[in-house]
Parts: sequence; structure tokens; C-alpha cells
Amino acid sequence: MNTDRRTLLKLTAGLLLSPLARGQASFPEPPVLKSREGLLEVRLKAAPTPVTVAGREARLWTYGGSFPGPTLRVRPGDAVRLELENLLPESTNLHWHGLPIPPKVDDPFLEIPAKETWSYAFTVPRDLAGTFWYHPHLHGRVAPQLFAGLAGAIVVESPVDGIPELREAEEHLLVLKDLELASGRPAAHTPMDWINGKEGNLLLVNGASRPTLRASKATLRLRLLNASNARYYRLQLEGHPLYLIASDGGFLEEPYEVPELLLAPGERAEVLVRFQKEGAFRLLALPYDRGVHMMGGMEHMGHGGMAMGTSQRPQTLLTLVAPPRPKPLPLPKALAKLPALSPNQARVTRRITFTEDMMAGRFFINGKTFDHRRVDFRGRVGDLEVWELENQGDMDHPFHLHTHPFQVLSVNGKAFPYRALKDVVNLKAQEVVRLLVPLKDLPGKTVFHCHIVEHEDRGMMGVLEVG
Ligand SMILES: [Cu+2]
Repeated sequence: MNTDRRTLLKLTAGLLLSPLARGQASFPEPPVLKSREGLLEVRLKAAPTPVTVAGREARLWTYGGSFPGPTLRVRPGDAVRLELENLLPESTNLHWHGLPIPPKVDDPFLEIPAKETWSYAFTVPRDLAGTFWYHPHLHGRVAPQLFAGLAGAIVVESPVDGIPELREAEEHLLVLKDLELASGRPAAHTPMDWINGKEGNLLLVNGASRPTLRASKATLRLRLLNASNARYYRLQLEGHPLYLIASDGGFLEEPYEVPELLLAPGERAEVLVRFQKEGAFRLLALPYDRGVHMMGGMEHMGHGGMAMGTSQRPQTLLTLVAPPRPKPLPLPKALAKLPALSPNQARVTRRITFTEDMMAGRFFINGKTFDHRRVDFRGRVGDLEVWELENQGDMDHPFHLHTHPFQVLSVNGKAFPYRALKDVVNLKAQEVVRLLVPLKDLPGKTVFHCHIVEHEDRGMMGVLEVG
């Protein structure tokens, strides 16, 4: 380890310890690796690791020895050099989820064999800000590797963070990830998991079960990441609305107040919490029906032996404790300016259907399973495209497009309520969603797929080549 990195780790430790120094109970957050003088240089091991999770000893697969993996914190224009050392017993690779960077770098077709190391190098785009993440993307093995613990957040800082209404807020990262342990290891996938997507009985926030966050300020800025394989989080904070300030791809134009917020697998959101009174308030995951299948009418069995994930009762994710006599900051008035795109300017309209074959356990886009040798769509740099997605299945499918962030135009013909850059959009059964996709100057082969990663592994993925 060089001196710089040692210093960096010390600084990181200092940052992590500072809440304790203020006499607060600790709220666990992943370690932070922060860029310095325009450079983030990291050697990251993907390896089986003993960790304590929800108070138990477990052997997970981790990045950098922690669960979740370290948060990479960078600024627009920074150079990132990350060496991924694969100490897993199988091949892997890494996806820079949400970052508009060249497909040659963020390459889902790459295979890094066991015991080998791969170097990722890129520049963080100048106009980027927000909450992103990294996770494995090796076709066929994404679901087991992600479920085993391989995921970490990426935070791209922004000049907008400096406006008083955000600068004075207390910021935290919440990685929402469920897990199921069997003999101290991630539980193996059952045949039904490969159909429904695997959910775990442990609902974890930053690897902890029902932690408490004692706020020292009256306004919180929470960066939320759903890093789960298949679990949806319908989030509600007791006694408080949430003020959505950022979506997958960065800031909205202004805060958007919501009574609750649905986060599908892969999605991110940043919200402001404004405490008006003292007290302890639970962040709940409300029941959500995503249409999971239960073999042989399991749903009528009353108390079947299988935990099917879709809980009928609200579950507590964490408890937020407001500070004494809270006086929240005013809401920010303006955040970002997003391009006003019109479908009239689109050169191409594409149609994409999602279908399922439950008996075979296969999942299709436009009737086909994924083939890395096939190009499904060819696009042109700089073009604006309309993508019309239709879920013809019985389950929800969260659609994810790499490399080229999009805006959601409408859901079932109803205009999307705010302008935002997204890379994941959920489709409920039978739903039709229209997207505006401005193809960036990032030529190459990239992919789009369902972010229930079991469906992705089982074929619900296609190839887009932009030239
Ligand atoms: Cu799916």
C-alpha cells in the first residue's frame, strides 16, 4: 500500500468516526474511498470474506472486505483507476451502474477469470452528479454474485451540493439489500428463486438490521440505493412526506414531494427529510405486490413453508430520531436544469416487449433470450429515440439501460410527473412505458435488461450497438 492510500484510509476512518465523536450511537455506513486532487486510485478485491451481518457471523462475497462494498466518492472530471482483483472461485466482472462512460470500459461482455486482475480506467463525465453503484454483470452469474454481497455505491459530488439548503443538510447513504443466510453463507437459489427473483428474510440497511440513525440536524439528505436482487421497497417515513431531489441519473429540477416512494431493484433516489417535531420515526417498507408466482396455489396455503417476500405487513427498515427542537432548512428552489426533449424530435421509435415462460423458467425481450453475438438494436450517436416498453407478463420487470440515461415520457399514456434522468424504470404487469433516449457520444455495444437479476441471467436482456 502506498503512503497516499494509507493516508486516505486514515482520513476515511476519521470521517467514519466523527459521528461517534459527537456522542451519537453509530449508524453504520460503508467505508468511503474519496478521490484526491482529481484522482481515485483503488485496488479492490472481490473475495469471500467473514463479516458480521445483522449481528451474526457470515461468510459473504465482498468488495474490499466490507458489506456493502466501499463507497467510491468522486467529482465530475475526476480520473478513476480501479483494479479489480478477482479472488472469487469463479469469473466475474464489474458494471458501473448508471455512469455514462464508454462501453469498452463498462463492458458486460468482459469475463475476469478467478485469480486474475482487471484494470478499469475512465474519467467521470463533466456534467454528472448523483448516486450510482457498482456490481457484477457476468451473464448467468449476476444473481448469485449480487445476492452473495457484491455491491457498492458510487457518489458523484456536484456544485449543486454547495447550495445552502443542501450543504447544511446531514447526508447519509442507505444501501437497501436483503439477504438470507444458510449455515452462515448466502442461501443458494432454489428453482423458484430463478423464476421470482430471490428475496431474503433479512432486510438490511448498510448491512445492519433495523439500525437507528440519530440525526444531529433537522434536515437529512438520504441517498437511497436498492441493491437487492428482486425486492422492491415501497418506502414511507412515519409522519413525514419525502422530498425527492434526485433520481437515478442525478438532480430533478426542483424537489418533488411524495407520501411514499417505490424503489425497484437497481433504482436510486435522493430524498430530503424535514423534521418538524422531536421523536423517533420508522422508515417502513410497505407491502408491495410485484406479481410473484407461487407454484401449485401456494398463496392459498395460509402458512406455507416458503417465505415469498411480498410481505402483507409493513416492515421496519430503520428508525430515524429527530434532534431536539428541530427547525428544518427551507427546501431548495432550483436544483438542476434538464434538457426539454420532445418525441417529435425522435428519429427512431423502438418497441420492446417483456414476456415470460414460467414452466421453462425463461424470460424474453421481443420474444428472444439474450445472445451476446446478436445485436438487437443499432442506433446512431446523437439521435433521440423513443422506446416504447410493454410488459406482457404477469410480474413486474424493472427495465435498465446501460450507458445512455433516459427520461420517462409516460406510463400507460399518463405523462410522467417530473423531469428526471433515469436508468431504471419499473413496469408493472401489462404496463406500457414510453422513454426518450438521447444516445450519447459513447459508441459501442451495450445492453438493456430486466434488473430482477435472475430474469437477466435467464435471458431477459438485449444488445444495443451505437455507432
Ligand atoms: Cu424481470
